[in-house]
Amino acid sequence: MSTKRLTGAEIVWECLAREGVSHVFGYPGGAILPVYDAIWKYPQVHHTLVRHEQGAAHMADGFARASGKVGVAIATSGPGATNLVTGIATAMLDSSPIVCITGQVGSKLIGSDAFQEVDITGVTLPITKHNVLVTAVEDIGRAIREAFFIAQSGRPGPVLVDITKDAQNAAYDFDWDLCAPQLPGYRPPLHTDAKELERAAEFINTAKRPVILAGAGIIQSGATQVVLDMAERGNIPIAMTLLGIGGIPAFHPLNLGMMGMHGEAWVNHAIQEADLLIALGMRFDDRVTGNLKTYAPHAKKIHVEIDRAEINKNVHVDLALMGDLRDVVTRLLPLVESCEHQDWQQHINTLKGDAAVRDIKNLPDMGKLYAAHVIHDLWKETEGKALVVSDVGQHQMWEAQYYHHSEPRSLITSGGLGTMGFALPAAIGAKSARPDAEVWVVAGDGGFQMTACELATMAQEGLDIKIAIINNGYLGMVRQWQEFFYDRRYHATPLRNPNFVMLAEAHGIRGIQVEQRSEVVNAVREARAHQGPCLLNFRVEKEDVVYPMVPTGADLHDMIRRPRAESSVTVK
Ligand SMILES: Cc1cc2nc3c(=O)[nH]c(=O)nc-3n(C[C@H](O)[C@H](O)[C@H](O)COP(=O)(O)OP(=O)(O)OC[C@H]3O[C@@H](n4cnc5c(N)ncnc54)[C@H](O)[C@@H]3O)c2cc1C
Ligand SMILES: Cc1ncc(C[n+]2csc(CCOP(=O)(O)OP(=O)(O)O)c2C)c(N)n1
Repeated sequence: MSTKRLTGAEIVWECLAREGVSHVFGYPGGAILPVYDAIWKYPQVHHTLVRHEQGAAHMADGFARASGKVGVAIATSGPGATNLVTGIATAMLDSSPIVCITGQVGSKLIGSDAFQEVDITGVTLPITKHNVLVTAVEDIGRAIREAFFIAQSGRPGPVLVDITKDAQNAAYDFDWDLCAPQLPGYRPPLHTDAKELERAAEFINTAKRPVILAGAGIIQSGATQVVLDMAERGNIPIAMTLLGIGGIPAFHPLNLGMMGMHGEAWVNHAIQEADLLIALGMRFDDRVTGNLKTYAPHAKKIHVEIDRAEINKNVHVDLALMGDLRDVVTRLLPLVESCEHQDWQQHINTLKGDAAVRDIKNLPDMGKLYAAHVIHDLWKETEGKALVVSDVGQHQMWEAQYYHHSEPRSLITSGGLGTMGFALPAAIGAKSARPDAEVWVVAGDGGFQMTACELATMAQEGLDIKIAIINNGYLGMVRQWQEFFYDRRYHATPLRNPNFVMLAEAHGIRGIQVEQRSEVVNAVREARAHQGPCLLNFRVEKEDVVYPMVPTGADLHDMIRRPRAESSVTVK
């Protein structure tokens, strides 16, 4: 045991350093100033000054998703803390491990509507995995250690630690060992017994039309290889959720592609016709299932999950295997018999049908620049090896469809909350975590403007991030819904945008304008060759639509498809 006399503010940094934190993202203010005043004593922790606290939370989130480690955001009380809220909710919905540290007014002022006082633990109660208000210096160490433990264990998620200013200022004989987590009521993960594994194996070994549904959990648990081993052993096709993308190599013969509202048509048909669904680390989101009453009606369902609350929440399952996915699948694998499933695979191939001649990528471009072309060319030029951080909207879906990811943690996107403005700050976090990765932002012209202030952060940090704005002059995804379901009444969706190239240049960032298909490849090459950040403004077709689309609440079979083309070309 070794004690050290430290202030509460120093204890914060001491704990972060001991937790192995290399980067924090934050913004100062009165109630967190003691913490900022102690920062220089811990040079091993790099602080990135953001331009808006929402950015800090997304950066912490991007850092976490890119690295698998906990991301950290810091903010002051009141408006600083409330600005974190969207980022915290984003992390919550996608189970991303972040720790947010906020300053709070002095403990004697709490409840008096003091200057910049907000009950941030009250505000964030439903959007954090755990939160705590700390009013005494002796509780700071344990609160932070517990925050890290909770954020990354079991089902990961965001934790907020709110620390009063007097606790930050007070001094205490700090001992790291004495503040080890003490959480008697918190018991992840759960255990699956051998009998349940045998039952699962029996389901799998007797299935004729099985499909694996691979979700974010396969990436979070580091189970991608063992999942692939099981799929290969049983020749079981794999469908992925948006957040599972990258978990299975894009061109693996068993990888069917993305399921759900904007998933591939054949994937949705295969799910509806399957006799067994093996759901691995996915939570049957409504974007994935369509109408629950008609979802996969012929299939037995196995659900491997770490969070009991997910079992039978949306879809009733026949067998739940609780626990860490890698552990469960590793134990299940020896029980899975090798199998061909040739008829089923041939059938799925026929389900692909005329998809190729409905694919915009294969249609003559008639001089138009489609977003799919941009993403396709970006994928080819980067050889599929970039870490792409996408924003929310049509471009997000085209990215998922046309950038073929083959590595876990190579696609970072806000799935559950669908937070516009996520991409740029999350990319800053991702690049901080993985400086050697080629990081691309793919954002719409609408979402990009929500957090465009973080261009200044990116420039100040000297981060070499490339940005592709898919600029269609609309809030495209909403315009698409207006086109399909509101008789083309385009209220509040057309955008009058700033000159994005000039905006980049105003930040000392290279900007390139792209109007024609023929310019895409050279522009991407130029951006990649440029040492430093670069923004490409792709002026794409204004009224393009993401196909297929399962309308909300419809059966997965009932997709709106792109009309067949009279002629098609094969794009390599
Ligand atoms: C505009 C838009 C359109 C969208 N369209 C689609 C679409 O067409 N198709 C689609 O798939 N998604 C779509 N989404 C995303 C969708 O909303 C969900 O975010 C997504 O489907 C969730 O994927 P998931 O269940 O794999 O991940 P999560 O929501 O992150 O769930 C992961 C699950 O894995 C579990 N887990 C985590 N770690 C472990 C572990 N170690 N062991 C076991 N289990 C673990 C968690 O408890 C959780 O239940 C869209 C989003 C937007 C914004
Ligand atoms: C913060 C936030 N506000 C509103 C929405 C609703 N929304 C979903 S997609 C979308 C349009 C996105 O437009 P843009 O960023 O230009 O991308 P595009 O769809 O055109 O690719 C909107 C407004 C959202 N997801 N997030």
